[in-house]
Amino acid sequence: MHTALAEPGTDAEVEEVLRGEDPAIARVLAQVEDVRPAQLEAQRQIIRTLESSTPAANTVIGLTGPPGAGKSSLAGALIRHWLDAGHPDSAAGVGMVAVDPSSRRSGGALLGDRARLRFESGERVFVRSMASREQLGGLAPATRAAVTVLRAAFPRTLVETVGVGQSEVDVETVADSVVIVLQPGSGDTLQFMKAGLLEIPDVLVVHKWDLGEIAERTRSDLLALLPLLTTPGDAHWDPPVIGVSSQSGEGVSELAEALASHRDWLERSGELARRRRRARTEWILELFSRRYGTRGIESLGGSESARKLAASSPGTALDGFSDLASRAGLESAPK
Ligand SMILES: Nc1nc2c(ncn2[C@@H]2O[C@H](COP(=O)(O)OP(=O)(O)OP(=O)(O)O)[C@@H](O)[C@H]2O)c(=O)[nH]1
Ligand SMILES: [Mg+2]
Repeated sequence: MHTALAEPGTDAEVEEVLRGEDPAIARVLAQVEDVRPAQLEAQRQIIRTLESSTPAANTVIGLTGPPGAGKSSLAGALIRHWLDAGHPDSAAGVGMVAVDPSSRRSGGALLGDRARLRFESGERVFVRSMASREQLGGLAPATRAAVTVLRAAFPRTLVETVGVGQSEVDVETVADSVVIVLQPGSGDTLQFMKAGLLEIPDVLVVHKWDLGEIAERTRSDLLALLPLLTTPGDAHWDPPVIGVSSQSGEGVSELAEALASHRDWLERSGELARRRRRARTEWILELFSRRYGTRGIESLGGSESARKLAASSPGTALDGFSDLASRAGLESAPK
């Protein structure tokens, strides 16, 4: 138990985040989501401390798919599954970031998401809703920072983003595992995948499995399509196609098992480290382009060169951002 309120950004406050305490998480989220340049130094410290204290097993799972496919309902069902008594991690809680396109954002939609995720008091579930900006591939400016906070606090963090076809979503650059949630009869998504406009996800869910035959047909179509799109024999993970109903609960534990296997595979294959490095590089480039625009990128010798510099810069993403800024002569070197 803590008595006094910890000073914002201090180790004591970060300790409270690591214990999953709501008020501390909310305060730290507000700090790291603040995009004013004056906040950078304080944020750098917070992100450093959080990352160095995050338990290695903590994981981030992206849920993406077309509007209305049931991503929020599925998140609720998965969280329920993880929290349920008897599950080894039930005491540890779940974090969630729900990203909504700004165009669709209304108080109602956000409240709706929160309301649908109902949990017992004492169950540790922290949901953060935010609006995306179109140019950020389905993410919000603060998504990466928020994920870093929740990943420190909870063994599992879900990130829900809306994604269809080409306006595709960068959720794969923030999550360790990506689940695409499809509804029965979603031929468009299949076409996008066939045309190479959609990354092959790690797990495919045919949701609303309770709809019966039409759901089974969608699953057969996907099973027939996947071998044509994946190259067997590579550092290999075969994406499973799982029928799930959040309403009846069918398939939820199968999905949870598939996610656990995928996480094991990520560790074993070295893919986890690769994805985390990629996430860090993308975060640096995102911060840098937002602050300094295309002219900033040009002064680093163009986007390929900027990406290389970002990938080889030291420290956290915020350190990397400052490193790039000082290389470009745009900011003094980080302390
Ligand atoms: N039949 C059936 N309907 C479902 C199931 N899960 C969700 N739905 C319905 O699907 C609709 C969309 O559900 P949401 O969970 O809001 O879907 P979403 O993908 O989060 O939607 P957006 O965030 O608006 O893109 C709602 O009307 C739900 O009642 C399910 O397992 N079976
Ligand atoms: Mg939703």
